[in-house]
Formats: sequence, C-alpha cells, structure tokens
Amino acid sequence: MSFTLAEKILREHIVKDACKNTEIPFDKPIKRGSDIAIRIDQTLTQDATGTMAYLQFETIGIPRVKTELSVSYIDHNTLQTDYRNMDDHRYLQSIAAKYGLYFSRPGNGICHQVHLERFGIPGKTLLGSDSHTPTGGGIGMIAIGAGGLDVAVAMGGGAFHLAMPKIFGVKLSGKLQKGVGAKDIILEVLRQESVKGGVGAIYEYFGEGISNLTVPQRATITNMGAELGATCSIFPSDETTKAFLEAMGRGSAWTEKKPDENAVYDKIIEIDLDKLSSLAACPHSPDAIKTIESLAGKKVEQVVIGSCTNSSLDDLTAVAAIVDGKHIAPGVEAGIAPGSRTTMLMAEKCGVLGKLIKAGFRILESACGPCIGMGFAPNSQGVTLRTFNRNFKGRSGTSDASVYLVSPETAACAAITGFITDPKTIDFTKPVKDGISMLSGNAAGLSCEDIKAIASDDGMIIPPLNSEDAAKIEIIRGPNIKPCPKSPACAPSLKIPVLLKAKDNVSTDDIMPAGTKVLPLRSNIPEISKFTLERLDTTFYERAIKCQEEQKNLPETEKGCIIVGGENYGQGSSREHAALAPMYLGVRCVLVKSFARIHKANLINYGIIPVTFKNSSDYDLINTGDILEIINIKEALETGSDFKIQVNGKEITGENTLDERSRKILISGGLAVYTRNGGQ
Ligand code: MIC
Ligand code: SF4
Repeated sequence: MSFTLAEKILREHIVKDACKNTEIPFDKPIKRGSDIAIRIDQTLTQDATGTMAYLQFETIGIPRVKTELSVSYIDHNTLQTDYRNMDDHRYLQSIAAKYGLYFSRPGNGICHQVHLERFGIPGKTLLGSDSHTPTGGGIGMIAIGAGGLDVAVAMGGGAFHLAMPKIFGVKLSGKLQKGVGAKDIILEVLRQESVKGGVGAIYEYFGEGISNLTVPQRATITNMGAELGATCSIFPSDETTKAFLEAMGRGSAWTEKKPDENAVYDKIIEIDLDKLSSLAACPHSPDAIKTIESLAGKKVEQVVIGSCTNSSLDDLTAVAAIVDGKHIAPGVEAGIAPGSRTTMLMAEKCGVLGKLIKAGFRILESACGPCIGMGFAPNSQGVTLRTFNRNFKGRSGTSDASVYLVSPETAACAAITGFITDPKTIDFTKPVKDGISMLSGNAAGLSCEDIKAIASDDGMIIPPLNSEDAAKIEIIRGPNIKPCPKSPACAPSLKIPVLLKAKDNVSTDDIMPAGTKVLPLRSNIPEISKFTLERLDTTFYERAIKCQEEQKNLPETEKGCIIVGGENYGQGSSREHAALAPMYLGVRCVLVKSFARIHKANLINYGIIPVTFKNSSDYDLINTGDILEIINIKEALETGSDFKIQVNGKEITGENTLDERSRKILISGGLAVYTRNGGQ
C-alpha cells in the first residue's frame, strides 16, 4: 500500500492503547475523521499561552517533561510597559529550569522561526501552544497547533488526540517568476480553499516545483496553512532540507522523508508557479485575495516586514535587493522585525541589515511585535502592507486600518513607491542564485562557515538542568500570575439565555483580543475576561456579570449562558483564553454552524459544550436574549446521540460531533479533571 508522507509519519506515531476503538489497517489508509492518538516527540510554548499551559502542567504533578524535547519561548509579550510581562518571563524561566525544558530568552526570536532553525527534525511530531506551529512542516515535521492544556498533557507524556485528517495534495510545477514569492503560493491556496477549506485536513506539497523552493520559503507556506483552518501542512525532507540543516550546523538531524510512490491524496490542487502572479489578502480576511495588479496604485502609509510567516534571511534579502540604494517614500513608515537573532546577525554580516537601515526601515526587535498589535500600529484609516498571516479587523491595534497581507517583495516595492506596486514593474536583481537555500549558498554574500558559526551560537537558549539541580529550583510567581479557574461540573440539562448571536468566521481575536492592553493579562483570567467578545459587543462582559448575579439562586441547570454563531466559529489562534474567559463568565454551550479545530478542542478542554446545528437554517430561529433549553445533555454525552434543543416553542436538533473521549472529558468537567482521574 502507498501512503502519503503525512500518513506515514502519523502511523509511526500512533499510540495503540490510546485509540483502542479505532481500526488502524496496515494495508489501507486510516478512516478519515476517526479518533486517533499520536505520540508527541517535541513541544513548544510561547509566553502568551505558556503561563496557562505551565500552570496546568504543574497540577499534573510530574517532576520532568517526558518528551524528547520541549522548549519555552518568549516572543509575544516583549513590550514591557509595566512589571507584568517580565513577571511572566521570570515565571516561565523558572518553570523551564525546574521541569527540564530549553528556554529561549526574549530577543532570541519568534518561536516558529527559532524552532525551525535550532530544533526541528524531519519525521518528528511537534505540538505547540500556538496556531502557527505547522511552520515545522517546512522541514518535514508533523507540527500541530493546540491549546496550552493539550500541550501540558503532551509534556506529561500523554498522547495527542485528533480526528484523522483528510490529506490534500498540493502539486507544484514550474518556478516562481521574478518578484513573486512563496507568500503568493499560500495566498493562491487560500484563494482556492478559503479560511475554512482546510478544517480537518493536512496539506501535503509535492511535485517538481518544490525543488525550487528553499526551506524558509516552504516554511512560509506551511506557516500560513494555519489560515486555511488546516491541522497542519508538510513538505518532504529532501536535499534542500539537508542543505538547510547542514547550514544550521545540524546536518545529523536530517533524514529523507517522502511520500510513497503513487500515494493517493483525498484531493489534489495544482499550482503552476510559472503562471503565479503577486497577490494580496485584502481587509479583513486572509482569504480575501486579489491580484497586486488589480490593486496597483492604491496609496500606502505603512509597510512592515516580519512575523513568523516572512522574516527569514531569504525574506530580508529579497527586500534589500529591491530597496538597495533607494529611500522609503516620504508618506510611508516602514519597519522590519527579523524572525530570529540568528537571522538578524546573518543579515548584519552580509550587509543586508545595513541596506535596510540606509533605506529608512525602522529595526524592530526579533519578536511578534506588530503582528499581534504590540506596537507599530498603523494610522487611523491607514493602509498598511504587512508580510504577516492575519488581518482580522482591529488586530493591528487600529480598528479602522486596512491591513493587506503580501509578500516581502510586494511590501518592499510599496515601501519605496508609496503605492501598491507590482514587483514585476520594478527594476531589481533577484537575489536567489539557484534552487538551494540561500542559507546554504552564498547568494546573500555569506560563506557557509559564516552561516554555521552564527547559527550554531545558542547563547540565548538556556538548556535544561540535570534532575538534581532542577529539583532545587523555586518557581517565581509575580503578582500577575493568578491560578487557572476551574471548569464547571457537567449539567444533565440546561435552560439558559443566548447572550450573543454572532455571524460567520468569528475569530479568536474577536472572542479575546490581543494587543498592548490585553496581552499582559494572559496569566490573570478574572482581569482578561473583561475584554471577552468586546470587538463584537462592548456590553458582553457587563451582561454576562449581570446574568450571573440574576441566576445566583437558581438551580445548576438554569445557570450560565449560550453563544450562538455561524460557520468557522473560533478561527485563528490557539489561545485558550478564548474558551477560558467565556467559561469564567458562565458560557456553558456554544451552538454554531461549524467550528474551527483548535477552538473546538479548547472549549471541550474547559468544559464548554460545542454543538453544531443539524440544519444550519435553524440559526435563523434564534436571537440574542432567547431562552434555550438543551433537554438531554447527560444522555447525549453518554451515548453520542444528538442534542434536543427547544427554543421559542420549537424543537431543533443540535448535532453531536463529539468523539467518545471528548464526551468523557465533558462529563468529567474538562480535560484537567479527566487527566487527573487517569483518563487518557
Ligand atoms: C496569534 O498569531 O494570534 C498568536 C498570538 O500567536 C496566537 C497565540 C496567542 O494568542 O497567544 C496563535 O496563533 O495561536
Ligand atoms: Fe507571533 Fe504573529 Fe506568528 Fe502569532 S502569527 S506567532 S503573533 S508572529
């Protein structure tokens, strides 16, 4: 039997005991959608999700992480306007020392970029408490984003459960033309597939076109596969991967990983790179794709190069080639945030950084920064071109700004002209000499020795302590770190009000915004809950508190509230605060047309019941303020039957899409209790 690469790696990691009820046939593909459990080799966390993940990990009560490697990164909350973010950094550093993790210090770079450079290994599994963890697919890993609690369980040696994804093939042919970047490939996939096209699927890239793509280019594509809603994306590990790992001083981590010949995909998308043109995701969705040609001439006020999608040396070099000897247009402010300290040092060594500074780029630190609204917000009603992956309304920090997601090449052209400009109309020399990564060659002007010397300097990564020294470490807990609230017990039935009715594609940024004001509260659920759903309804928090007060003396079955939503509810980030804060405010059930994968898992983990409309037209029968009665919660969770719901005198059906384990977790009152009680 021939298998795809993704299925091969998943099969190698199946934990048989944890998926007893699932058939894993040796001669045919695993049934799509069936519950599988996989062993996790590596984990990563970042500081904005990490504090909650480690607070949960501490309650599991094991002395040391059980993975092959776990890394705690500081990259999100680096704008320190008071004590709170640094308090969190110190907590995380002490946790890493105590429990056997690597600690990547602030300034070392964005978790996904650093992990690719320093730790990723082809064929391994990686689970990260960040939705862009699939970046690791650029070197042939099965790298999946998840909520912090799932990552805590994996660090404790538990398997990761997921529905066996469909595997979609993306066949690339030809070669990118001058001025067209890897970003344009993933924007083209988003154009074809939409932000919900990848839910329940893995995208596997193949075809002769991939040999022309460097590892950082591949990582741009697998990174932004998150915006498809996909479980992850993957490229084979080939000679290009080998060259990249060798350049990083990690050649021994390489093995070849490829699909079997004649592997069968659940569907195939074909992209001819010769014909691809420059694209942009227009406000306010990563799948609102238009050609740059059609947008050309639009005035631009801000340009930012960076984020985990496009901040490699390849990207910086492409920008430098375009802006070399020129100046940023007078009407534009431009910034650049190199993805890692390694990238920054290499850019400095080969002169790329100097060219950018000369052109007028403001050099931002190696961190997430403007991508998550941590500084560099655009002007009011501003047009900003960013090489990032998300452009949800308000995420930049300016609610009426228009954010266009573009390639570094397109961003660079706008920076010097002041208008959206098609790179093919600009005169510059394309820096890539051949198909092999610039990092292993010298197109950026670096010798292999230079690159190796810079890359292998892990001075900003603190390695794990031995068990004896680790045991002596005291955990540092500043006043900003508050315990994680407990999930409610499961009620047999519920008769509670609909507190909010939302539309399609509600993102976790809508449910729990980020940015300078809110991010420092990530370790303090009571405080952060005040911002719940404020982008959709500024009265939500007050109404939720009022509802809790009014229900104080009612029986448990009449306490709480419901959120109703449309398609793809909870798209975007892995932040479990988008489940935790609503849970804290009394949300007991979310009833929608469809869910995004990670958010649905987070709801289950925190004891909120995710239900989908059997008939999506029933959505129209419900309004904010209606009382909804779910008659058979206990029975539905025990047997898997559908949910019987009464509203406005009508009976509607809520589809029970929960696998057996998820139902058990909900009956237990959340994953933490389920795990403590010995559940797998
Ligand atoms: C994001 O890009 O939205 C984030 C911030 O990296 C999130 C994680 C978080 O909210 O902390 C993600 O992508 O998962
Ligand atoms: Fe950081 Fe932005 Fe990447 Fe999220 S998408 S990890 S905020 S750079």
